[in-house]
Amino acid sequence: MKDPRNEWLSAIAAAADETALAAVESRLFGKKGEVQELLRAVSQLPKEERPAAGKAANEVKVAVEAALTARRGDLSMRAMEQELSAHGFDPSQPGPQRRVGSLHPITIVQQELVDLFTSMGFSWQDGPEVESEHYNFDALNIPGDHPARETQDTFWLDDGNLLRTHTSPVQVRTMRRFAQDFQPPLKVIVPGRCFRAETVDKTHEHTFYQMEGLVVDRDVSVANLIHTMKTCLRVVLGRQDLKVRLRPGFFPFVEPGFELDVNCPFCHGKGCSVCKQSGWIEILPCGMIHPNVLRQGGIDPEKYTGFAFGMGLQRVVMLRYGIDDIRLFMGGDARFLRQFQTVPK
Ligand code: FA5
Repeated sequence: MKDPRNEWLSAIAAAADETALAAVESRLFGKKGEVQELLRAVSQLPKEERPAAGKAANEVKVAVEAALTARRGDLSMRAMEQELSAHGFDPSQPGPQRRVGSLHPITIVQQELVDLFTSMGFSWQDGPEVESEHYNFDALNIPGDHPARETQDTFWLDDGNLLRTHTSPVQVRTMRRFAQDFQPPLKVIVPGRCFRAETVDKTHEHTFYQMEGLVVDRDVSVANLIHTMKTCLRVVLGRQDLKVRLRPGFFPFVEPGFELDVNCPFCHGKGCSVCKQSGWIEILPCGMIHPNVLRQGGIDPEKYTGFAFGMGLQRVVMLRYGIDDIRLFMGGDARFLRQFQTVPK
């Protein structure tokens, strides 16, 4: 039996385009195709020759089919390249550089804090940025004539509402939501934007971020507050050697109220210009929830106690990354933001 394999493979290789290749394919594999003829010829052979001839013919068929498939792939790739280069596209050139965005450093730290508090059983609550005087001040034990109002320069709106000056109004909003049929513990965090009519400088912005924390249960104590704050700050500032201390701080919605300090990360407590030689850096205010505030939230202060804290997020981010000017966060300078390249979750 003749072996026309080489002639067929040459015909396939010589097909200059997809149409020519289709013609070769039909010549070989069509109804009366030459490959089919070869296979048919095997059945005409004497019986004893058929197995060997059948095997050989089949090998030829497989080789020719493989050559056809490979050639079809080459030709279609070439056709695509020609089509693209006709439109001015050069597939051998590197593609345009894609700009990878980055998360804002406040978002990075906020996400970490949310993950951490969620893992400790806290849930995330939200509240409105346009707030009522009642929730922002009165319900927090700050009546109209109270001097504490003066410390939070407020953007008042024409309708008597205001832009919330802190995330604390969400304390009473949340307690009221859960007060009916209260199932302790109540453990929430409230990250969010706050606004104050302040003169902007290196440490003050008119728009800034806080994260409120609130825990209400039976027998909650200052020890629970300290433990929670230590755990959270150790993780977020990445310092296992972090120590905290409490100083008295006045906020009408907590009693007792504290300013919580951490040992200075720059000099490890020895004293430097950042901590003004004290070895300590003020980080956040906190305290035990005032009984009047629990009552406002519909929770019986005889049965339950709680703690709350109000963390300034920028302050924590500045400490973590060693940033010395709060205005950089909203300054819109991409060179600053690009330093925080992380893969978004
Ligand atoms: C409060 O806002 C209280 N609501 C916090 C609180 C909550 C106390 C629960 C007790 C219990 P203060 O005004 O100190 O407190 O603000 C808290 C933090 O927000 C500050 O430590 C600071 O980090 C940040 N902060 C306040 N004002 C500004 C501002 N203008 N710019 C940037 N950050 C600010």
